[in-house]
Amino acid sequence: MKKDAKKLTSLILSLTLLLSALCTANVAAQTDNTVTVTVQNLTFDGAPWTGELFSAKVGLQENDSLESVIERAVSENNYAFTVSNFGYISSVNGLAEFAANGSGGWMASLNDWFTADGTSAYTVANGGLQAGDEIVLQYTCAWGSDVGSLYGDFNTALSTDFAVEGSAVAGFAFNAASTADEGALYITAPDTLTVHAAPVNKNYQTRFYLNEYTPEAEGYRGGKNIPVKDGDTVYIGVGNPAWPSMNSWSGIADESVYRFKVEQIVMGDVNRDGKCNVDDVTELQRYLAEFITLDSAQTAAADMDGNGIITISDATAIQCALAEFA
Ligand SMILES: [Ca+2]
Ligand SMILES: [Ca+2]
Repeated sequence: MKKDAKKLTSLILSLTLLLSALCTANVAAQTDNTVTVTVQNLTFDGAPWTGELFSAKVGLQENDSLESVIERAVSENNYAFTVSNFGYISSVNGLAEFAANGSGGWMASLNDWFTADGTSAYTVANGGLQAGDEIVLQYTCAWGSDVGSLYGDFNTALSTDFAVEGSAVAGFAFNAASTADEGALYITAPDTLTVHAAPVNKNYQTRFYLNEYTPEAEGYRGGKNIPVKDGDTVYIGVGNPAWPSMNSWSGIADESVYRFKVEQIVMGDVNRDGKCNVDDVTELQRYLAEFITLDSAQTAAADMDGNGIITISDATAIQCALAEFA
């Protein structure tokens, strides 16, 4: 028991260090004036290179556009590129458009969206390009359909590429892709979330809102820095007809709107009476002996080690926590 307590102390210490590191990272993410640019070829096996060429932060400048920031990122990472007469990137590090076939070339997404207009249209000056944006320049062999740019396809569903990040997010996070309507996300304290949610069809925009779905507003760009507390609701809209889309040329889609509630829990509070004590250990043991079942909030509170499953280790972790703080 003494040994366990020591282990727990060192675990708490490492967690504290980790949490303070995460908090620092969050603050940095909100204040540093950079975007992330990734260049990848996941579609053309016969190319001179495959996979991710690089993923790097690049500083934003006042006169930047999506086009200029991609070009600077490629230069700063010491790769050669060429630009076509039409102003778009035609080759990177020796991988050129049409090298795969007549439908091959480079396409850029901005926060998981294949922009409705060319890359020069999105600028710092007009707000189309902002700090924290995530840009992916990717090679397609099929006019974009192999990288999620589906022209003429009106599916506005979210894909399984979904994750919620925050320093106080507890286990069993809501998964929009599988639930498709309403669920809960558990936090252990008021927190700032990053919701990463990519649609199946990245020709449609995804926008994020807190407590009220107001599609006429831009919302939380890229799902970042959403300040949440107990009782809040996060809305995720995909493909609202008023939002720009390449697909508007081929028809109008019905939007999809997802939402999840935010609920604050006390870790270890398995019986959900607002505090963690020996009764919770008993409750968890009864669950492990299959006398009772746990709902999703109880499950999140019980998963002390955050590994996604409830085992005897979680019961031990509650016991250790009680011993430590008694
Ligand atoms: Ca309790
Ligand atoms: Ca567990």
